[in-house]
Amino acid sequence: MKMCLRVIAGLTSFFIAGVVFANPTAARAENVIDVMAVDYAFGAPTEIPSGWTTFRMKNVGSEVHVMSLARLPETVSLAEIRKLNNAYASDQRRMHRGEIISEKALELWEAMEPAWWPRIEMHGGVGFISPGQVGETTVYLQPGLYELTCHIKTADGKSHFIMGMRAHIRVTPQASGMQEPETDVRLTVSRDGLELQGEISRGEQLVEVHYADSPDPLHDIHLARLDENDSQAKAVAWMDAVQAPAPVTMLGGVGHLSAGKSGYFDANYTPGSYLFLCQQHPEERLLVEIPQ
Ligand SMILES: [Cu+2]
Repeated sequence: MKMCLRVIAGLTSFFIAGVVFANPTAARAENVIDVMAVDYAFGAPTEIPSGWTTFRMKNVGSEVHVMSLARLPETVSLAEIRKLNNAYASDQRRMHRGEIISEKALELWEAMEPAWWPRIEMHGGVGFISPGQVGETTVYLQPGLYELTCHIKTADGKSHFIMGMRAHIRVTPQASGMQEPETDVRLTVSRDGLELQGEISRGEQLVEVHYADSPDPLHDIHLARLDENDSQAKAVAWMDAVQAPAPVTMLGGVGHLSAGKSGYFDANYTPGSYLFLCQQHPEERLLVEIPQ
């Protein structure tokens, strides 16, 4: 535990030193926020400007990670959300140790669930990323307090969230000045499934992910690279529990955004088969082949 804390502290000071910088090589990446995913913590800045923002998350851990992004209601303080997260995580860990049954853990959560809980707004974030991969996702951020969480599970079924994978970022009124990215490729996500407009070609490609509606449970989009003939079925099956290890290589994506909003994500498409997947709606998937 001591070592874990030291890792987090080290990452935090590193990121405070180099929070926001312009990337001169990519015209659209004017406001890049580096995030590091380790087993099991995020290294992220604590304060960033508002407006269009590219999160570039490198997975330096040994398991798949995700950076779900949510905007908390304005009345919620950092101390309040941290206290709530810690209490919930503590009860969940007690449940995994067999000290309380799952019904008791649920009862404890219901007793502390705040009235504002349903008003948390999902705000995109980086999709599932395999170890060694870097995910780049661009979303528009209004000022406020945001929460980063990972809900992937360890091989023994504990969510990364309860293991410590949660962080908070204050988005300030200061504007990032970044323009909305431009791309010819748009993936529309709705109850009717996934619809791709434009063509994904070989090499680095920016895809706009447009959320047309917000069903319950919410959609999200993750990109898998398929390495075997049967891995489409494996990838879909893995979405059910998202428990380590993943059978395919995950390359990022865009978490849910309110209906009518878009986020963007970059990936490098080498020849092969790629599958766009929605975690909660496994029937919503789209296979893309990149020829040699
Ligand atoms: Cu994780």
